[in-house]
Amino acid sequence: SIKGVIFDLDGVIADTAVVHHAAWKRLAGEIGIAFDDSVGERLKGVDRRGSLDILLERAPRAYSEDEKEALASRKNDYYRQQIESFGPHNLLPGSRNAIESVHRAGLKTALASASRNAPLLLERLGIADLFDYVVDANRVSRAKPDPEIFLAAARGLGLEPSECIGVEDAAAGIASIHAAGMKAVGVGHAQALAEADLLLSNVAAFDISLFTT
Ligand code: G16
Ligand code: MG
Repeated sequence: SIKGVIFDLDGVIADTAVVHHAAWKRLAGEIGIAFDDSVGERLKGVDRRGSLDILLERAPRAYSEDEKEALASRKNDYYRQQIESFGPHNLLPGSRNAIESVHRAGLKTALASASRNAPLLLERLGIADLFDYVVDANRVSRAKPDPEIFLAAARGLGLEPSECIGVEDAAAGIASIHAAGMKAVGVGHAQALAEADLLLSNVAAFDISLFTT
């Protein structure tokens, strides 16, 4: 039976997917690379360096490691400028209640975010104490869609992967959850989340009783 729920952060709990998107789009514009929503969708849930590599697929020239380093940190500066002013009002509607409803049902919760900014965001949003376990993105070596981060979250909760479900807004995240051997709830637009076992338009629609009864 299901004993734990592992939530993604950006785009599921925090209204930051649009902020990541805008920061990458700004960087792409500055270096003359075409950026549209289909590229934006591919970047979702992918770690910073992996996202940059996807962006540079369309680059007219090669970039050195030092240049890539500088581009990635420039994007992070743009992102940080925006989340500087973040507070509890930047939680996606219904997200706090969704997490609390899991606890009320007697199940555990964990956070699996690929973002190195996750600890800062959790503080800003006022939800740092809401999870039984938070995976430290700095200790995960393989990015989504690799299962490592969801497996680490299950282990941190003391549960088997088959006892957990994952909640994600990105195709890379759904793939990561499935590779970990868990059922996946997709939050967002159907086309990007075709592989999800259950699709919800937003996290407010999350209902743990669907998995416990
Ligand atoms: C998030 C976002 C991604 C972002 C990644 C790394 O993952 O979805 O768009 O590229 O974190 O973020 P940072 O550059 O802050 O380390 P998640 O897993 O929370 O959706
Ligand atoms: Mg996400």
